[in-house]
Amino acid sequence: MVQISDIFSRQILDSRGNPTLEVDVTLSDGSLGRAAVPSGASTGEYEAFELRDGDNKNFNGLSVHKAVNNINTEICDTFSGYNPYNQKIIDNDLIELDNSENKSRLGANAMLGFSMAVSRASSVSLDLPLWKYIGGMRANTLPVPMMNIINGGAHANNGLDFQECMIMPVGFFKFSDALRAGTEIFYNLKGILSKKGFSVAVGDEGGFAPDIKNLSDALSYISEAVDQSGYKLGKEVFISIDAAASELYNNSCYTLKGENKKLDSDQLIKFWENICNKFPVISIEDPFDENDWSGFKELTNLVGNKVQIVGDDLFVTNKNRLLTGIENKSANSILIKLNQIGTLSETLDTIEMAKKSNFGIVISHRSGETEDVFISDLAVAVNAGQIKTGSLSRSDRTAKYNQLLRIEENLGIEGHYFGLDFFNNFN
Ligand code: 2PG
Ligand code: MG
Repeated sequence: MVQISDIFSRQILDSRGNPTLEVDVTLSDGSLGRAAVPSGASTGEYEAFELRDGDNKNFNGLSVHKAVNNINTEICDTFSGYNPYNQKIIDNDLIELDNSENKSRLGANAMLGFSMAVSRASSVSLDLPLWKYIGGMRANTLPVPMMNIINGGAHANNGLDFQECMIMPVGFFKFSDALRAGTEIFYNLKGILSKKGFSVAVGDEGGFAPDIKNLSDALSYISEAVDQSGYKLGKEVFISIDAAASELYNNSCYTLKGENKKLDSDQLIKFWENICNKFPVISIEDPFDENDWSGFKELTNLVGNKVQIVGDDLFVTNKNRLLTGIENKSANSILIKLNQIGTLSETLDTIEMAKKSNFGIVISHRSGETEDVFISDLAVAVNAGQIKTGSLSRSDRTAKYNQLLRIEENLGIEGHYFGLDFFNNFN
C-alpha cells in the first residue's frame, strides 16, 4: 500500500510579498505533491484562523514559522504512514488533532497546505491530473471567469469604495475564446482610462486601479471597453461586482466615501437596484455586511431571478452558515475559498450542499496568491461553472487561466464551456 512517507513545509512569499507557507508531501512510491496557501486582505469575521507569528521584527509580524513548525513536527509525526488516498479520513483526523473551534491551534493555513498537498501527491501517484483525481469522469466543464479589471476597496489605494468591478464573458462556446475576449476588453479599457488621464497601474489582483470615485463611472468605462472590443454587453459579456461591503459597514450604516454617501441597509438595496437597472449586472458578491442577513435576503428577493447574489464573507465556505443562507434564501450563490474553511474535504462538502440547493458556485482565489493553480483544477473537478481569479495581468492570476487552457486542451471534445448554461440560468 502506498503511504505518506514525508511531510515538509517551508515559508515562501505570496503575490504581495507577505510570507505564506508551502507544503511538500512525499509518498512511499516517490510521488511528490506540493501546495501553497493564499491569504486574503478583506477577510471575513467568521473565517478559519490564519496562524501568523506576530513578531513585529519579522516581516512586520506576518511570518508563519509557527504554522510551518506545526507541519514539520505534529502533522508530520501524526500522518506519516497514512494512506494518502483517504482524503476524508486524513482531513477528519487533522481536525481532531487541531481540536480547536476555528483551527486556531495548528492554524488553518498549516492544515490547508497539508490537505491540498496530500490530494496532489495522490493524483501524481495515480498518474491523474488533479482535476480528474478530485472530480473523476464527470469533471468536464470549464468555468466562466469573473475577471476583475478595475480594483478598488481594500485591494487598491484609489477612491473607489467597492472592491472589484469584473466582466463575465458568458456568450462563448470555448473557455479559450472567453479568455481572449476578456483580455481584449482589458487592453481596450487600458486605452480608455489612459486617454482620460487616469493611471493604468494595477492593484492587488492585476486589474487597473484608477482614481475613479464612483461605481457608475467605473462601470461606464468598462461598458465602453466591451463595446470598443466588438462584443455585445448584456449578451456576450456581463458585469459582475464584488462590493466587499463588510469593509464599508460601521455603526449600522454603510459609508461610501467615494460616492459621498452614507446609506442604511434599505437605502443600499435601492442603490443596488439602481445599478442593476443601469448596467447589465449579472452577479453581485457581498452587497451587504457579513451580519446583514436581512439586506442580503431582501435584495435576493428583489433581483435574484436575474442577478446572482453571492455570499463570500457571509458564508465563508462554511456549511453551517450556508445552511442558514439556504433556509432563509439570503443569497443564491456561494463563493468558495479553501482557506476560509481550512481543508479540502470540508470545501467539497460545502460545494455539495450548495449544489443540492441549486446555488451558483464560484471557486475563488485570494487577493494574496501564489503560483499554485489548485483552484483551476478544483473548479473543473466539481463542475463549479464559475471561477474568480483576478485580472488579465500578473502571473499569480494568469497562472490560473493558463492551467484552465491546459485542462481545456486535455479534455478535448469531452470538455464543455459553462458560459451559455450560466447565461441561461440567469436570463
Ligand atoms: C474577495 C477576495 C478575493 P480577499 O473578497 O472575494 O477577490 O478578496 O482575498 O482580499 O478577501
Ligand atoms: Mg469577496
